[in-house]
Amino acid sequence: MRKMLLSLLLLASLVGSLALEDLDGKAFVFPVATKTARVVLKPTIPRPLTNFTVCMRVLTELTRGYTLFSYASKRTANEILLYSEKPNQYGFYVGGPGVLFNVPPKFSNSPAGEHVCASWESATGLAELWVNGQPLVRKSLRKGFSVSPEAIIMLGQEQDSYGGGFDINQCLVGEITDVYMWERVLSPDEVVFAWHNYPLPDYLINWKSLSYDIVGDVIAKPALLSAQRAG
Ligand SMILES: *[C@@H]1O[C@H](CO)[C@@H](O)[C@H](O)[C@H]1NC(C)=O
Ligand SMILES: [Ca+2]
Repeated sequence: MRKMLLSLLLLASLVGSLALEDLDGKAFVFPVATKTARVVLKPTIPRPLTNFTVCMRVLTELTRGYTLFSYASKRTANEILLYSEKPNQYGFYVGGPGVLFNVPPKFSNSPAGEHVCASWESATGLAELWVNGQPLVRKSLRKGFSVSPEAIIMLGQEQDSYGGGFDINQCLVGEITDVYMWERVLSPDEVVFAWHNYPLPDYLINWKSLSYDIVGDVIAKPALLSAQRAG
């Protein structure tokens, strides 16, 4: 009986760790600056990426740099990095190097938060960044490269090494919601759909079916920013 109970508990914990959770309408809240608090995302990346788009909605008062999305491989901590360098400037890094995008103040609607999408295409090396459904000037980044599928992916902390090397001055304080990733470059219409939180096919990371681990002081709560408020 005791043995059966133990195996049931073991089964429950296995199922728990593999569970996909629908976080629709919720956000991860990072209430204080730490160099530990993070959410580790555990999607299956089936093969090296030659096209991708990653989107999320962020609400913060930070004026220092902070990380939105940190995807580290063993060869480089900045395999994919989306980083707010300062207000109205984003850095987008692929395979190490990065490019900067300057956001015209009229595109941003802080303090209601910003919806950010970044996409990259290996064949052309074109990198795009969209804020609240509006495009910034395209940049050239890592033409011909492919992104390693063996990655540690996290929100809240910026990895300087594979799964570690955090800096309290680069953490997110605020909240993040509607995190999605696709293995393709979204069309302009699709980016607007993503901004309004309409479903799009072929997710690698799906906020409505998310496999993740919370480490440290992160709280899942009803989102204060939403497509309705931001849009
Ligand atoms: C990536 O995009 C290029 C250019 O649009 C396309 O030719 C290629 O088939 C895509 N690769 C994958 C794996 O989807
Ligand atoms: Ca760093």
